[in-house]
Amino acid sequence: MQSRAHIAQRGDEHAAHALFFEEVEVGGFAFGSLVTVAQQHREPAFGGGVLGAARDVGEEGVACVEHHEPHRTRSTRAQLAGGIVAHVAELADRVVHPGDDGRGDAIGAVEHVGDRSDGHPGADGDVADGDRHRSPSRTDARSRSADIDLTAVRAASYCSANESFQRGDRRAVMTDLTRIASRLDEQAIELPSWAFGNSGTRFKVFSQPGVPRDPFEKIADAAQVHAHTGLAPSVALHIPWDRVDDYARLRAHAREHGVELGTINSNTFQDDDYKLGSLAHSDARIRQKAIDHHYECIDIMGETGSRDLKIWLADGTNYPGQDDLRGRQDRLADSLQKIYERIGPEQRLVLEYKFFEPAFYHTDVPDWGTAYAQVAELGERAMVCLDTGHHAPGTNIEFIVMQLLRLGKLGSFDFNSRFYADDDLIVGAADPFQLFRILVEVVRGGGYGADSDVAFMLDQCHNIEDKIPGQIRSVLNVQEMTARALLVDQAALDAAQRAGDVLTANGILMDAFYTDVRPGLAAYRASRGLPTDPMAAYAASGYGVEIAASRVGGAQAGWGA
Ligand code: LRH
Ligand code: MN
Repeated sequence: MQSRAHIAQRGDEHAAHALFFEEVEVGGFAFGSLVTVAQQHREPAFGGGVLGAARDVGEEGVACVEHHEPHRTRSTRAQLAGGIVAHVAELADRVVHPGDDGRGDAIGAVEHVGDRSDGHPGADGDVADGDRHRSPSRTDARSRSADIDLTAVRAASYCSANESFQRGDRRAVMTDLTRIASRLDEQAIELPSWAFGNSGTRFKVFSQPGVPRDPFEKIADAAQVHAHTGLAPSVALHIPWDRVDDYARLRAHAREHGVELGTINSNTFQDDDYKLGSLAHSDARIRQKAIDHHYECIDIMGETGSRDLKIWLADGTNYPGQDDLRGRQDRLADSLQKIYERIGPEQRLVLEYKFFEPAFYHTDVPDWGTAYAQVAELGERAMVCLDTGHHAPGTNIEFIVMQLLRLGKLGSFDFNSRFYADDDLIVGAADPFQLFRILVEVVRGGGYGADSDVAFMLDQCHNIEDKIPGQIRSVLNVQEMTARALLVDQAALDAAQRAGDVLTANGILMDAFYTDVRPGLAAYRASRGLPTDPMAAYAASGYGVEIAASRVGGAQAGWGA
């Protein structure tokens, strides 16, 4: 890779860019090492710095690498710069319209970067040709407006990665995200509508200025997360918290904001009739009331176009002997059967387990085994939801992920993190390494990507922190750990595991975990026409200030408890 100094020494018209490189930081990361593009091709380069430059210095192109021919240059510079500029402009009206210029090829790569000046063919085989990486990404927000001549970029980073690889510094290779870019395109994380409303603990629910007053405002806020990250194309609803008169209108509103309505969550934990249980209650009349609530949720799914009905039950007891544990399981199975028979052929019932709270002696669906036993009885469209905050301390959650994927019964995740109980904190905040280990098993088990039916949802409460930035931070945490999981050198890991080479195997996983993927992700976002630093972009948009000023009066949304 030509260091910045080297470019300057060349003394050609690129010197300015070397100087320019010095000044540009994206998300706190200097992008010099990742960025060069050919002036003569008049193509702006990849990587926030240069894009930024493209905008800052108008549309003049920037520097380039020798030894390679541009692979494919579909989008015009105007489109690129326009994309970025447009992006900013779009924020002006506070409603972001995903730049859908049609889905271009996934970031491809070139074959044979061409021997570098030292003629070395490069390590680890050549980077693959773009076409092989054509993969439908799930979301259209992530428009590939910036189909930039990445070969130059990749060539540069490839060479330097290769050099450091030759130096035996294996880790250098892992910062290059181009080989997983098309996989990153497949990421979709569903946001919980209730994360945008007020929430708290039994001690206090703190309100915040600008909190939504209805599901329409919740969805508008959720759409901000998608607009700034491209990662959150759908919003889960909770009934009755998100009950409206016209779900078709709510769906149209969501689409106007570039998102879809997702999982419908039932609620049988806030009605006095459910004090001693709902679907497992000993009183058939109470059970039927709870079953009817789920029928209402299924009808709503028909209007919202939702695939999943998610059932979490507070059902349980507080004292030994309070009720017959086996009788409750049988009644629960019967109630679930009645609900399962009502869901449509394209719909799924997803049963969520939790080891305690609000019941403090036993919970009727306390663990993955019970959830699995119940859904396995129902049929193939009945799955298990794994909420990362619902396990006893010390539980090896990634083992459960592996087993449920192996059994074909992992339907969805409720992502959050916790230090003690069901704290519903920002995913990855309390235990980033655990999140990484979980995503390694997800990738290993085929639970990630366009071909997987596993739904990834956040289930969090931002009791004290700003809610929209909290959700942005959350999806970025999942993306970062997903990138690390996708970077695991699986072939080397398999070999070390087969050889019983304990330390090497563990070392390979830790290599990926300790890889700082943030610079690469910033560049990846730039290549998708997204802000390289979504947190900063949201703050700069002024949306938070606007809603605090405009949402005056009315009742702020919350858990309605
Ligand atoms: C229960 C739970 C469940 C929801 C609720 C908001 O603790 O995780 O997923 O319905 O939180
Ligand atoms: Mn949950």
